[in-house]
Amino acid sequence: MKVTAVAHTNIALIKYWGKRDEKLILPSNSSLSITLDKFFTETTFEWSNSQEKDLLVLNGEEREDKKIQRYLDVLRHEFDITLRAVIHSENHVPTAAGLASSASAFAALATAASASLGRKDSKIALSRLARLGSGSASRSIFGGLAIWQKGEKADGSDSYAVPFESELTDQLAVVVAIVSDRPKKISSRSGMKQTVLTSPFFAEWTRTAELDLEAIKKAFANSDFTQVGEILEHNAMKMHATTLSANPPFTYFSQESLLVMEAVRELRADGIEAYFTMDAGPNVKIVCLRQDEEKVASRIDQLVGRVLICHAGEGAKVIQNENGN
Ligand code: 2P0
Repeated sequence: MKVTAVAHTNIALIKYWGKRDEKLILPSNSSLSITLDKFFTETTFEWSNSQEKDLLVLNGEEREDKKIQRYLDVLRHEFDITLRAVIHSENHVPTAAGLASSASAFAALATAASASLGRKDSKIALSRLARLGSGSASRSIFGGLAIWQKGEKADGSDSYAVPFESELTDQLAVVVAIVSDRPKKISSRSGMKQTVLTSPFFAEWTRTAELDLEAIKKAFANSDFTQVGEILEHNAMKMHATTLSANPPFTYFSQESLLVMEAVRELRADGIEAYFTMDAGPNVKIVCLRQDEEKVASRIDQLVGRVLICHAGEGAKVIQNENGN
């Protein structure tokens, strides 16, 4: 059955950075994210017995993609099938620029691939399945805030995301400062691997990330935005400290990223509560309250010329299938 699914990207407020198992994509620490409303992937998927090989059409172009090819083999194994996949996918995200296009891509793929077989997988089962494609995709199955629990088991059966409710969720805005939409030089997958292997700070990163997660959960429970902001900004910088301390060292910061961070500090000095976070690319995401989003966006827009205001988005879902449902 031909099925279309949509999934949105997410931005981690407590980062996933480092794997304890590369094959099963099991993280070294748990993470927490907000799914965004503006960036998404729409994927139409069909399992076919008349194709000799898998077909992937991404943004209108036929593509060979090793990560997706490997994932289709994982799905065939999980579903115990030998069918080939026909995939048409549109990415409404600047690809590979640290805006987590793999999160929306694999969350949409997992959702559509399962529905295409008529399976009724639970959200948790879909989260686990999406994780096998890309770690951050486990969180995009859910809307709003989601926590990817790292799990303890070696087989990964307890490593999936769960929703996290907070009264603050609907008050949050994420202003994305797009300083570059070029693909990043070091993929997050190889960047985190290099960090795990060589950064002397890595063990402390994972230890304190778990503490940050507990602290931010409390801050959300108390609807304390100041605490939430301070924790998320510190957590992001600790993640980036592990890349600067890897051997050889590397960074995702660009000059513009540093300028945006400085502008966010100035906003705070002016009494506007805003906090920055960054992922495996130079774009900066600024978390603030909706009431301040225009002020934040206009200040950052003067600097980078391209900003987008996002709010909490929905979880992954099937929007169409052949039965017209
Ligand atoms: C995150 N990132 O928590 C972190 C912060 C980037 C920086 O998850 O190897 O594309 O496919 O599991 O999910 C990006 O990593 O990596 C990511 P894989 P993924 O959002």
